[in-house]
This record gives sequence, structure tokens and C-alpha cells, in this order.
Amino acid sequence: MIPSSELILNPDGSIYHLNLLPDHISDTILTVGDPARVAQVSRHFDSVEFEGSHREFVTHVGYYRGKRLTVLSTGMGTDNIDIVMNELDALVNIDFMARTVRPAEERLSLRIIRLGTSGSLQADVPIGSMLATEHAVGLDSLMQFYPLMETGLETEIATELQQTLALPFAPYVVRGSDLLREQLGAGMIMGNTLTCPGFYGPQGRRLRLDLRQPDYIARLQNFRHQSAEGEFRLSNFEMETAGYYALGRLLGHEVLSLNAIVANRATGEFAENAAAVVDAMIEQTLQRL
Ligand code: R1P
Ligand code: URA
Repeated sequence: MIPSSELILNPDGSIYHLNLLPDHISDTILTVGDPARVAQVSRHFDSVEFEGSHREFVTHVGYYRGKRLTVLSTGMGTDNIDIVMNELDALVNIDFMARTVRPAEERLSLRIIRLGTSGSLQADVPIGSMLATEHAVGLDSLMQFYPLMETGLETEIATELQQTLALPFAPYVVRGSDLLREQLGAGMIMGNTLTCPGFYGPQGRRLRLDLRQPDYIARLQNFRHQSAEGEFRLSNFEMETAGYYALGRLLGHEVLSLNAIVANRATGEFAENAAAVVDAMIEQTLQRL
């Protein structure tokens, strides 16, 4: 039995941070960083049956062309993704009454699709484009706490990147769901996403502060790993994808990160129509589900 200090339920039986009941979870979950983006998704729904919020976690549940969908905001950063992924999984794979993990044959695998914004690292990943993440690379510390199993290729990339960036720790590298990427990412740029524990220094931005490594961005842009699977390079920056992919692998959920490119760090541009780029990605994804 899982003690109430670990599986924390609110007085109405909902899970601690998300404030949701098992009934609020559809088998396909759309996640966004910005709480205001939840309505930008659900305005396309035929009907909305539930709206709730707690802290940065806003949730709408409804139907799009007859398909029941849950759309949920996560806020920013992989520390929030630790909460979101563990609580979503608990909502479907833990019996709240008995406080026990459901037997393996009863466990559900969710489809979780992140619809987020992102900055490009490469000149040929232009603002206004959409990118589906193949591999995510985490510079954050989340996987210091879980026994993630990485493939040989993932470990090689992580080791080389640690050397290139002269980091005191190895990043973690995880491939996301090929199935979802093929279904929802068709026609998009396929890329490898660097998940950073911050928007400024960790993404090489300098306002008033110097960086430890003045050539940090160039090191990321020029990083290449050659393998039998081809050439690996980093294409874009954001703040959640690696946490999603790693926890998805550990918990047995299919996860895909889709990125609307709103900034380009190679050319110095920021999209004038960032909201329209995100809207186009939302509409295209809904139509393909
Ligand atoms: C930073 O501005 C935020 O934008 C990106 C980053 O991952 C970070 O959360 O995603 P969202 O637009 O989904 O929040
Ligand atoms: N989100 C990020 O994390 N970085 C960017 O450059 C743009 C959006």
C-alpha cells in the first residue's frame, strides 16, 4: 500500500498537484507549457465537459471530432514534468482506493503529445517551422534520480556531448516514440532537441551576465556524432522534452514533442507571429489525431 505521504490525494479524491480525478484522463493527452494555450487548443473542441485549474496546471477535457481529449498545461521546466508524468501515470495505473499499483496486464499506456515553443540552433531550421523531436538531450538533473536505461547510441552521444561542453556531468539522451512521430510529425522537420534547465544562461543567452563558456552556442551548433544511423546534430532548444521522453520510457507511455520554432539563435531572429505558428501546429495536430 502506497502511504499518503507518497500518493497524495486531495479531500475530493483528486491527485495532489494536477487536481484531477481518473475520469478526467483520456488515452490521448495534449500538453502545453503556457496555461493560456489550453484554451487555444480546446477552442477547437466540439464540446468541453470539464475545466479545472490548480497552480500552473490548467486542464480542459472535451471532444474533438468525436474523440475525447485531455489538454493540460505544465508550466516550464522538467521539474514540473516530473510532477505531470508521475501524476498522469498515477491517475491511470494506480488504484486510488486500494493505494496499489495496478497489475501489469491492467496498466495503460497513454499517448502524450507536447505542443510547445522552441528556439532553433541551426540556420536551416527557420522561425515559423514545426519540428518533431526524435532524440531529446537533457542538460537538467532529473535523470540523476531515476535508473534510465539508455541505448548504446544514446550513451555515446551523451559522452561525446559531455566532452564537447566540458560538463561536470553527463547529459541524458532519449529517443521518443517513433510511432507518434510518424503519425503526427509527417512533413515537419525531424530534429534532436536540447532540453535546458533555464531559458537564459543554459540556452546561451546573454543579457547582463557573461557565460562560463563564451563559445557555448557554437559548440552546440557544431556538435556532430556519426553512427550507423547517420549524422546526429542538435537542432533546437527548449525546457521540457527530455524529461517527458525519459519518464515516458520509464513509465511505459508513448510520448512525442512537437515544437513551433519561434526563435532562431543562428540568425538572431524572433517570430513576429509566434501565436500563429503555435496555432497552425495545434490545428494540424488535432486533425491528425
Ligand atoms: C520558455 O519560454 C518556455 O517555452 C517553451 C520552453 O520549453 C519553455 O517552457 O515551451 P512552452 O512554449 O510549451 O512553454
Ligand atoms: N522556448 C525556449 O525554451 N527557447 C526559445 O528560444 C524559445 C522558446
